[in-house]
Amino acid sequence: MYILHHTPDSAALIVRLVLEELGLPYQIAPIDRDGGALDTAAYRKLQPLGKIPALQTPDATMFETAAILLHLAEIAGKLAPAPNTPQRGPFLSWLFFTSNNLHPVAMQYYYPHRVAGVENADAVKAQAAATLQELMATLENMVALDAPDWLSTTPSVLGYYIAVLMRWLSEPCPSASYPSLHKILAALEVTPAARACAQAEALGDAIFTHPY
Ligand SMILES: N[C@@H](CCC(=O)N[C@@H](CS)C(=O)NCC(=O)O)C(=O)O
Repeated sequence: MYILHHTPDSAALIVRLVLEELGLPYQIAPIDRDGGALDTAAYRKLQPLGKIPALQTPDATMFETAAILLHLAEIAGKLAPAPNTPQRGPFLSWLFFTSNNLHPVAMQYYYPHRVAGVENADAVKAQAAATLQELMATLENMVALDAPDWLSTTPSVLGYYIAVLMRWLSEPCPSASYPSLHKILAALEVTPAARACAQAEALGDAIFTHPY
């Protein structure tokens, strides 16, 4: 049994989509974020920075979204290219592109005051939006040119990761502006896994292409 420490519509959703897609048994452990649960010693034992998500697996506790996705794909042998295949290298590069660039800059866009104080929040947010648009265009060009299997209309760990980030970033980066990515989002939001998560978290009918 997996235990996913979770708040709705957070990075825990990315992990939940993959657990659903793989049919792995899991329980949701709700995090009382408003009650300060992220700062408790008990939660910091699971996630040392007090971020969401954390996943207790049958073997260990894990944090960092990309690490969890990679681990789940490896144990299931699905949703990512296998080690020692030609696609593995590019897949890893774009997985880390996502976790090291898109995800942190998305957090700057949502919490701009954390970067340089409330007085500079507008400027930080504008800069984050411009960076996100550049990153998204880079990703769109790669998908349009390379058409990789591991980021396509077929479910994959990276597809779900990008889809959730694009859900959050629909204002600075509307998916309609990125046709190749939009096609992927439209396919992934109708999978049984996405429908189950959408229903569980009350996220709406078109969770990736028309998020809010
Ligand atoms: N690098 C971490 C980032 C996780 C992260 O930023 N999670 C957000 C939710 S999407 C969070 O915990 N936000 C609460 C906060 O920063 O106070 C990962 O990939 O898991």
